[in-house]
Amino acid sequence: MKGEQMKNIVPRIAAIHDISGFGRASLTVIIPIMSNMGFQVCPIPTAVLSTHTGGFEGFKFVDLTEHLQGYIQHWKTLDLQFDAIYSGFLGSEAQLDIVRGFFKDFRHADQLKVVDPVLGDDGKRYQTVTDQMVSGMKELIKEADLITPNITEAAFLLDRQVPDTITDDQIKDWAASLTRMGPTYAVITSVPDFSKHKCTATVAYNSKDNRYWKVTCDYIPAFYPGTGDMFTSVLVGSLMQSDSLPIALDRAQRFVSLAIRATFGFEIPHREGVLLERVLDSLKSPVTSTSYELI
Ligand code: PXL
Repeated sequence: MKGEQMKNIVPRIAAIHDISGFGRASLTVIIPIMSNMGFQVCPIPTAVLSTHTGGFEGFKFVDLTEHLQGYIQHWKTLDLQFDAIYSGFLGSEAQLDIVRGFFKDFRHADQLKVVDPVLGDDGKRYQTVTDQMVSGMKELIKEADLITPNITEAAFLLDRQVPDTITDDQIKDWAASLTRMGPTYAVITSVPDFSKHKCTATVAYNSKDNRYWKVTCDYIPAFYPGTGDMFTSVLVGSLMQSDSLPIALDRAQRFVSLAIRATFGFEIPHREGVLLERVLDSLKSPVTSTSYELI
């Protein structure tokens, strides 16, 4: 096949995230989920932490910014092709430009470019996130086909207030406004949807066909770090398995709900994350029912 690129036998994903040793977040959940769904995950570690930052004090944080260029330079010499690029938690302001460069340098046809703009949750920024990182993220999302902010991150990107509750019309406006910043698809998680009863919704917008999708789930009064990474991993894996946007949304939401329900009955500190290992195999099950709505 001289002069032509060989197709990856197993689809390949460049995953640009930190690795947090304890607490089930970032690469420690992204790799098992995506590998279980049939993809080769090639990590670009942005930082190494002893734990994630959600609920632990005194964690060790090793910023890998100065090593990233050399790491990526080596990959360039290997002429690697990625079927998807998926970025998440970044370790410094400078990394936003480096990651933007990676999206540009490694882009090719039929590739899914995903930015999870990891900045905060529950109305607050994560401990390591600065003003410059929020502005840099507004630039980085221009490179993406798909972004997956939670409602807090969407508010930061749009310079809006984090709402206590939001109507369908309002969240549709949020999602459309996000796509006007660059990406074709915007998926917003942790949407407080109290229209019928107290629940959390996930909303997806496809600006190509102008359709909005919503999946609602029971409100569980618990916050577990890492569930956003699990959600986006299943969403991306599902899209790469050629599912439609609403089916991918449904699968991702159901998987996270299942993981939370598998955990909630135990008295485990929330900062340890959800019991991913107990539910990982459910990703192999066929889709037998769905609950998405067109809104
Ligand atoms: O799950 C997002 C995430 C990723 N990486 C680190 C984090 C968090 C959320 O708290 O602290 C280091």
